Amino acid sequence: MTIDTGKVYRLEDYRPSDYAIRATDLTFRLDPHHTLVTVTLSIERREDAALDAPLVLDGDGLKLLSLTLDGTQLPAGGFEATPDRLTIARLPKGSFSLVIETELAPEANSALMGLYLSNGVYCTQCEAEGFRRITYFLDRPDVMSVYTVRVEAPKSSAPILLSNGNPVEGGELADGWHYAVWHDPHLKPSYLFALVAGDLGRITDSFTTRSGRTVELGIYVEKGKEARATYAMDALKRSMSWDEEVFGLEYDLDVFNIVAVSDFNMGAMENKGLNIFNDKYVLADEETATDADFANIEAIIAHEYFHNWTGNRITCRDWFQLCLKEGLTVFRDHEFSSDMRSRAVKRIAEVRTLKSLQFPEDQGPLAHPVRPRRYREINNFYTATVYEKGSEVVRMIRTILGAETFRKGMDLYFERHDGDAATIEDFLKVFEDVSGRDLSQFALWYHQAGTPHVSVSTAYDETRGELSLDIEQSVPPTPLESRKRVMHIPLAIGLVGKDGSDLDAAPVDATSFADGVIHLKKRRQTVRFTGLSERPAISLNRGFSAPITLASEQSVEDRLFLARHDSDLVARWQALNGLLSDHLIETSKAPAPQSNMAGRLAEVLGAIAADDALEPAYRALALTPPSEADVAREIGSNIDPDAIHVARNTLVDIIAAANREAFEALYGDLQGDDSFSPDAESAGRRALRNVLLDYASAAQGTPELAASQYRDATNMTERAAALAVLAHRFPTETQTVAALADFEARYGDNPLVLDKWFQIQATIPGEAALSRVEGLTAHGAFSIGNPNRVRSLIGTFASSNQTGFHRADGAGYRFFADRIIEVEKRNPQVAARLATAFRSWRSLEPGRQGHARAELARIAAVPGLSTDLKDIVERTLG
Ligand code: B3K
Ligand code: ZN
Repeated sequence: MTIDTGKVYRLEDYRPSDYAIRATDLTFRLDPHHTLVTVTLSIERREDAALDAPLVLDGDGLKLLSLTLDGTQLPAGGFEATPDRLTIARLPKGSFSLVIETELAPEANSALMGLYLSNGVYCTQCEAEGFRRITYFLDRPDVMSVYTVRVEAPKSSAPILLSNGNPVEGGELADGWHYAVWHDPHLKPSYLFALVAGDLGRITDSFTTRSGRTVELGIYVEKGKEARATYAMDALKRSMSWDEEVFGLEYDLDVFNIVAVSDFNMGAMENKGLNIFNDKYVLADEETATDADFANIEAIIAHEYFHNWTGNRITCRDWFQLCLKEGLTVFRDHEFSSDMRSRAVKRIAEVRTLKSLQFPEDQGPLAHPVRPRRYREINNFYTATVYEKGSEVVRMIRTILGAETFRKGMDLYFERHDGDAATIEDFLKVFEDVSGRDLSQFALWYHQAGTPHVSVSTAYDETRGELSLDIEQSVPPTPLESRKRVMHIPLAIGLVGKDGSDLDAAPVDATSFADGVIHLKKRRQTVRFTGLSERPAISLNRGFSAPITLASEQSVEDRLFLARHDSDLVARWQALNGLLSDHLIETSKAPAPQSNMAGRLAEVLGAIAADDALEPAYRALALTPPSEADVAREIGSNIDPDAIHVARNTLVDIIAAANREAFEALYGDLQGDDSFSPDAESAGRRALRNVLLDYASAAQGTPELAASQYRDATNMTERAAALAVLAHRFPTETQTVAALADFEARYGDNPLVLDKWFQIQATIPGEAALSRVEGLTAHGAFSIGNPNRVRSLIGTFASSNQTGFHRADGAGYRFFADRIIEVEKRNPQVAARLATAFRSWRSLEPGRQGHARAELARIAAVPGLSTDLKDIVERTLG
């Protein structure tokens, strides 16, 4: 664990390394306690480096055994080695070779960075700075090298030996050992290095690229789980075809392997030719995975595969450029999922994720630009801002340039930068070059933190048929950035007539309007439309064209109308969601159980549920009111989570009662047969049915319906949803207790499924929430060392149990802080990620603020805190 030194890295301090490492030849002799790593580096001084520049290699907790320069072992005085650095001052003039031997103990590596053991399988995680935990290296993305890797291990415990690139050699060794050699011809940075060795099961397939090259595909999983990898394999092949069709990008090695491991700090990792995955995002079948799991697997398999071009072939110059690969690759996986599924439904899901994860980040103490300018711990910048807002920025470039020019820009990006370690400036430049446009104002999206706010007021001149929109933009201050510049915001709009269709209207001044998009480039702007035959309802930010918050003066009538009739389904959902949210905000401040508005909302939801013209998946989304956390975020200050909880329950009860018969009937109609398909349409029907189950159960006030769905379920989507309704609505009823026990017994040997059991219980609201979660930490299947377990129980409690975590007495915070401190001792990265759940503490009412602050301060005061956790808690405290 790296103990915090307070060092800050700054973008403006970037300079190229003095040395290049042309080739990296590694040999691993694997052992749980004494793994021997021998690396031979072919090093060259870069042309403009000083002749006497020392070679300073990064390390992290390393044990050096020996060091040889051009064939001669260096004496003790010839270098300086600490666990974290290797410095050699006197070096030959030209190129030279350095052989470094280090010794590792993978078994003791609980941080899950570098080389570690997961369930007896050797595996690696090197992004961002894990390679330095394996050997001394210039561990930075702009040092790219050709790797050859020899792996040696006992054949009995590790029959499978994998690394990046293509397999070139293998064979037997003495004492029952064997070896394999892998060679990756593509230049790559050290963060993309990977090694896996163990006794794994596998499924294989192959893919023929459009130029006719055959690629052998392998997915490696725990033995006995092979059948659960077939969906991932299918998703992989679809991803490979899609990238060829949509971006013209082909795969470039003879093999592509994916390995699923059960101990993993995040979702997955795009190592060249050898992706390593959290098994949660590989393993699925109808019995054990929900439709959401299938969709996540499809998206993440695609994401990691797409990195082969956006990330690997073109990598980042430095870690400040992280969004260059992440935002762009998220954009690509979003497009892929949109093509595989329903575009509108996918877009709404993206908007919900953005609002629930990125907006609070951008509006709180952890706000940072999509391309940050400083960091203390880079692992803390794999954020919703870099990923999700980063994707939105790419999406806006396409909106501004149009799909065709955007594609030309992407083509130029691959042509111009293949093999490079590139920057955001390089990326923007290709779009400027293909379009002839100046994107310097637009570039602020990368440089300026904070969610821009746009307010719109309107006036309609009936006699002239003219509509004018007065639009104002502002960006709120964020940490270290009090003054903000005016941004280029592409705001898609539509003018909706009484029959629901878009009205024809001409902009009075065409310079700031094109193809349905207003280009806001000034602090205040007025846009006029003329030639209107009637006063339109105004549909704003269609398709969520810009990641902004929006306030517009609009009558409730217009909003209700748009919620039913906007031809843009994303804007239609936004109109409805906004009405639900505003109502919840109001009633959480002043309860109004007899509210007229609630009745009207119930009516709209009833109409949407019955509207066969809408796909079931869309209806399911529309029928789901904003979460308690969504409402809290919209309120923004002096938040009382208990009041929000009551308001939301009240509204759900009103909607449920008003539509009871219709919802029950539709629930019955949607019952599927026993056959299962994970496709989007079938999943959509299940999603709608599950939402209706919740309403029907609320209206009936009894657990019968959910208990029978639980009992009769033929797939995990139905079963888990029924269990959630039982647990959340009827936590103490016998049917619930029985169903929870049944689930536990049924899936006791499947940790990923038990994670759902932990999650469902972690989100049960009410007085007993905290003691329930505390109790579950003692459950035999819970492990504080496994990131998936920790996230399912502890992480879910903090992020999704608003009344439990935010208990008024602060006990939820105290429990959570204790767990963070406990996790940090083994795994600083996971602990730091957990701690971000405190990010909105200043928005709470004063009592809870005080408790949260005290717990953050208590964590900050723990002696010898890791850089990861210290950085998060100190920034959160502000
Ligand atoms: N690039 C990895 C994330 C690495 C996180 C390091 N803390 C997975 C991905 O974004 O595809
Ligand atoms: Zn990624």
